Amino acid sequence: MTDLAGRFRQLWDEIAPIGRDPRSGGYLRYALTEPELRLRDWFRDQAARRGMPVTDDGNGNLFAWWGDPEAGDAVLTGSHFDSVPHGGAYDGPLGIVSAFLAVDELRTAGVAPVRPLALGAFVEEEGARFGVPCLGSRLLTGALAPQRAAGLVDADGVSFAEAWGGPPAGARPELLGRFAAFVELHVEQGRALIEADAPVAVADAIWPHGRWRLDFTGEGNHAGTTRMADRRDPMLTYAFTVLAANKEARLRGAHATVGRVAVEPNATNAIPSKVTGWLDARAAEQETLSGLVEAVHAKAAERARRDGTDVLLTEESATPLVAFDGGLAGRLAALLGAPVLPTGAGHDAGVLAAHLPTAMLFVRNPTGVSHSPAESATDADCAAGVTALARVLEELACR
Ligand code: HGY
Ligand code: MN
Ligand code: MN
Repeated sequence: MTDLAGRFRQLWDEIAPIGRDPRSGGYLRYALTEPELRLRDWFRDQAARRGMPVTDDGNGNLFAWWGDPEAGDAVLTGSHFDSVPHGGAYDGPLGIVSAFLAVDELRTAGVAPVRPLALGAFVEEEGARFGVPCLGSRLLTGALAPQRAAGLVDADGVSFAEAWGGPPAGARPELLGRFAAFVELHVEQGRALIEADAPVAVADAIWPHGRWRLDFTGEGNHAGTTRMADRRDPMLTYAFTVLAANKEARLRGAHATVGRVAVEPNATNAIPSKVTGWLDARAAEQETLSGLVEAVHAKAAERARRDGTDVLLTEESATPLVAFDGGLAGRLAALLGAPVLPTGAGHDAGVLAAHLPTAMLFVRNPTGVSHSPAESATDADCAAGVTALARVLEELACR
């Protein structure tokens, strides 16, 4: 194991146990809950050990600074700590741990930035607690109104404002204006680097994607005494819609997932009165994505008429195609000799890309699986990611 791989493992092992569910092996690191708060404390401690002052933007995003936080023209790197339920270890934290190690690599090499370097930890990237992904970066950039964010509630009815300890600050143009570029390192959430036989890649685009809530309502009733012909069962309409979403996505070469469902009253012996399902839909082009969602909604409404139920579609978040700064991606790919890949996964980099030159680096995931305990990355590839990030930061901040 190279020294850097050893140092990666040592730092990684400091956070690996935090929020890990012993039963599934996955992570329960919901934004601003105890595990994620511990990770934020770890972030502050790592920054302090490196003499890096930490600021937050009033929205829950943390920034550790190598250089003057007020000077401007800063290069930002980092990612997020929060996870999906029973998510993998690397999605998010890899970008933050790698950033601290990249700073160490630069310092060991005697390289000092000529402009500030900032390490960011963005809050609620997954949207697993409050339902809107990239909540922190959307607040920072003004893509999400602070009033809407403040009122978002988790499964226990706790609002983001209560969890954060007050209303979020919202857009911070004066802070955003102090960043000249953002580079996010992230574990790859697919198999492209396995097939490319490369440890690191540069991203060129993020597919358009979004989340839509589907509320199916019918008539709750007794499972044993209600004749089949008399039922208005929203579970039927929901089940049909899930199958329709899968078919319509396949027909379009798109991706559609219904991975989350809520049933009222959710009793074995009661016909549901309401079923809520969340559609995650993604496609390489916006037109395909819009067509997919429209088709799913139309199929759901048609089936609802047959079932005597009602269906309501509500968009909860939408992200247009993100084409990363082509010049920057090409420059980094040449610098690293790395392949260039698109991704279907959303990231804070996708939000910031609308405001400043932004790039992403991917680190190989030998299982190709993500949002699951099976997500993985080898120490050697993570060390290669640190080396690549250090070279990129040297290129962008030290010349
Ligand atoms: O859902 C996503 O694409 C990201 O992991 N938040
Ligand atoms: Mn994720
Ligand atoms: Mn992520």
